[in-house]
Order: sequence, then C-alpha cells, then structure tokens
Amino acid sequence: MLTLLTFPAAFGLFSASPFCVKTALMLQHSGQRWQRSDMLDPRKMPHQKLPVLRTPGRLVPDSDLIRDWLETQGADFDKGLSDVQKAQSRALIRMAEEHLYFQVVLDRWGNDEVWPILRDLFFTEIPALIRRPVSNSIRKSVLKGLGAQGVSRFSDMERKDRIERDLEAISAFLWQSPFLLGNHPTAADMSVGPVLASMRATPADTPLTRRIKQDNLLNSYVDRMEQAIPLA
Ligand SMILES: N[C@@H](CCC(=O)N[C@@H](CS)C(=O)NCC(=O)O)C(=O)O
Repeated sequence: MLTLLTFPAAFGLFSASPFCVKTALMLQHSGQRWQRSDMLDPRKMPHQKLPVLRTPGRLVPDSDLIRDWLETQGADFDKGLSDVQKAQSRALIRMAEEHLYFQVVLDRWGNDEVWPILRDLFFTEIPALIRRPVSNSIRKSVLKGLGAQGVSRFSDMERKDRIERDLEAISAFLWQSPFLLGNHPTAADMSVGPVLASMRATPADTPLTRRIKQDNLLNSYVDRMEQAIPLA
C-alpha cells in the first residue's frame, strides 16, 4: 500500500499544508490504496518538505513529482481536457501554488493572533523548555523566506490587489462550470481548491479569510471540492 507522509490535520482540514491536501486528493482520485502517516519534521525527507509518497520502490517527494508518478501508474487527472485546457490548468496551478500559497503562509505566520495556535500545533515535538525560543527562531526564518520570495514586501493594499486579481481569474472559470475546467474535478481543482480552503481556514478573522467566506462563488466551490473527493 502507498503511504502519504503528510503534515497532520489542522483547522478542520486534512492537513495544514495545501500541498499535502492536493496529494491526498490525487491519491484518492487515482483509485490507489493508500494510507496517511503524519509527521511534523520533514528535515530527513528528500526535499526537506512534505508531502512525500512512500511507494514500493522509493520515496517520491513533491506533489508535482507524485502526480507524475501516479500518472505512470495509469492515473489521469485531466481526463477529457483539450490541449488549451491543459495549458490553462498548468497556469492555474502555478498561480495557486507559487503566489496564493505564499499569501496564505504570510497570513498565518505573520499574524500575532494566529502564531500561538501555530506554535501549539506544529512544535509539540520540541521539548517544552526550549519550545518558545526554537519556535520563535523558526518563525523568524519563515518570515525571512517570505521576504526573499517577495510576498511580504508589498503593502497591505498592494497584497490585497494582487490576491484580488488572482481570485477574479479563478472566479471567471467558476462562472462557467462547477469545477475549474468542467463538470468534474481535474488537477487544477486539486491545487486551487486546497489553497482556497487553506485561505478560508486560517484560525483568525483576516481580510483573506473574510474574502473567501463572504464570496458565495468561491466559498461554495471550496465546499463542493471537499464533497467531490472526500478525504477520511
Ligand atoms: N513544491 C512542493 C512544495 C511543498 C511545500 O512547500 N511544503 C511545505 C508545507 S506547505 C513544507 O514542507 N515546509 C516545510 C519547510 O519548508 O521546512 C510540493 O509541491 O510538494
């Protein structure tokens, strides 16, 4: 059986990580037999990140590489899509994973209200005595990474505008059909859905959580995705 090494469930989601949720959705959709194995510290993993898929032959890191592996086993996440739709799918996935995702990370790790919740969730394996200094230094390095990525250099208004344009692009697809590229979930939904769900689930009232919760189209899309491919 395949084993998905994943960050644990959090905020009512299968995992705090939208990449882990994406991979769980792909596994479920592929019809393969799989189980989850939770972990909090990915430093021994091939990319020092999660998700990772344990297959009979090797550990496969990265949700995109896991997708490739599942496709070699016969999965087809873009069944029935035209070449143009497949190209749109690729662009939607990159938008969600390489831009919106970092907005979620900033919304979580940069927010003093959310921080104590993250600290109690993610750092339970660190001995209580040193948990605060160690977790504070990890927080600092995550925030430094967001500076390097660039997302935290924008003002709140600029951030809001950048997010808005992406959400408008996603909504333009959802005005046409229940899922991004038709009547059934495809690979694009398995990336965009979990990122929007993460955005909504941050445990604080932020402009981002409110933005999704108050938007009928996006809010119902997140619910629809969760119902279309249920994760135990
Ligand atoms: N490109 C990777 C991204 C995975 C990723 O960023 N995982 C984050 C959690 S959402 C992680 O493991 N972070 C731990 C770390 O960077 O130390 C994928 O698609 O799987």
